[in-house]
Amino acid sequence: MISAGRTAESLLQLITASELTFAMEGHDGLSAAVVEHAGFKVLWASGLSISSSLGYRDANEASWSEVVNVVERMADAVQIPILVDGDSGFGNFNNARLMASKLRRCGASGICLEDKVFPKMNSFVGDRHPLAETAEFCGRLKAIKDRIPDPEFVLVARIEALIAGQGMDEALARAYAYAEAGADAILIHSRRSDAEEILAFTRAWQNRLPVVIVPTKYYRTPVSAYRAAGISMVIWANHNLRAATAAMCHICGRIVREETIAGIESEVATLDEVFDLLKYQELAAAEERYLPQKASGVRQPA
Ligand code: SPV
Ligand code: MG
Repeated sequence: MISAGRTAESLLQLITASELTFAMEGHDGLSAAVVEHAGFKVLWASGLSISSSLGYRDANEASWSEVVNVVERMADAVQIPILVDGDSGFGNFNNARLMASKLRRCGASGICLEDKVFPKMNSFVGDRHPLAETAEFCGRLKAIKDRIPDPEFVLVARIEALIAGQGMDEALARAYAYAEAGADAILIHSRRSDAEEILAFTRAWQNRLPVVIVPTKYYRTPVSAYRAAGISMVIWANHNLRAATAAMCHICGRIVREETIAGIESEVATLDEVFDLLKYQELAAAEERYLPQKASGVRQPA
């Protein structure tokens, strides 16, 4: 059996450890390499960011196989474990388990599945966020666990009840049901600008399973509050995509206005930085090893 753990510290170890772990978003091979190079221990393969980089809306416009292809490029680019945003599983239990097993084969260490119906809409867009029936969603979780018996492959169940305005009792009831169905961790999502409902959830949940959060909207809350609450993983979910978008808009604007690239050289990455991230030095060493070497002056037999 292929192990889902890619480095010394597997995703399962990190998510079950007592210390807080930070996962950072990547959306292609290069951004994944940047995440690893910066020192993050976990890569979040964000559905929003992968969709956006492909030019799709985060509304299941990208197919699951397009997402898997991107994850495969990221898995080739880095050694750190990858937690993949599987959205709602692209259908019923059968689609969810198919996607999960493909992800594992291409190098993912875990999948996060959210309790919405297909097609989902990004949690920060509009107010239409219909939830899946709890029992039906539990079937999706169980099907993934049955299809992938590897205990190192992490299944995160994501609760959207607070996003959908269904309240804390519904969120907690779902957390209990998803734990019973075999989830390894719970992602509780909120789009409030403060962390109150997230912290209320953690007080009531008492870490029955590790808790994962995505503080995109409540970004002002200090990380110390999450440590105090015993939260296991914080996902910085879209900040490489947004950093790249801001930088590209800025640079394109300058070049179009100035009609020269003379002034922006110091503001962009050098090509050597790109070559380093993508390990061109490994290719050079491999060429030395595998390509025929230049004539040494020794006469070859005729
Ligand atoms: C993602 O990164 O795609 C997420 C997080 O699912 S969020 O955009 O907050 O829904
Ligand atoms: Mg997503």
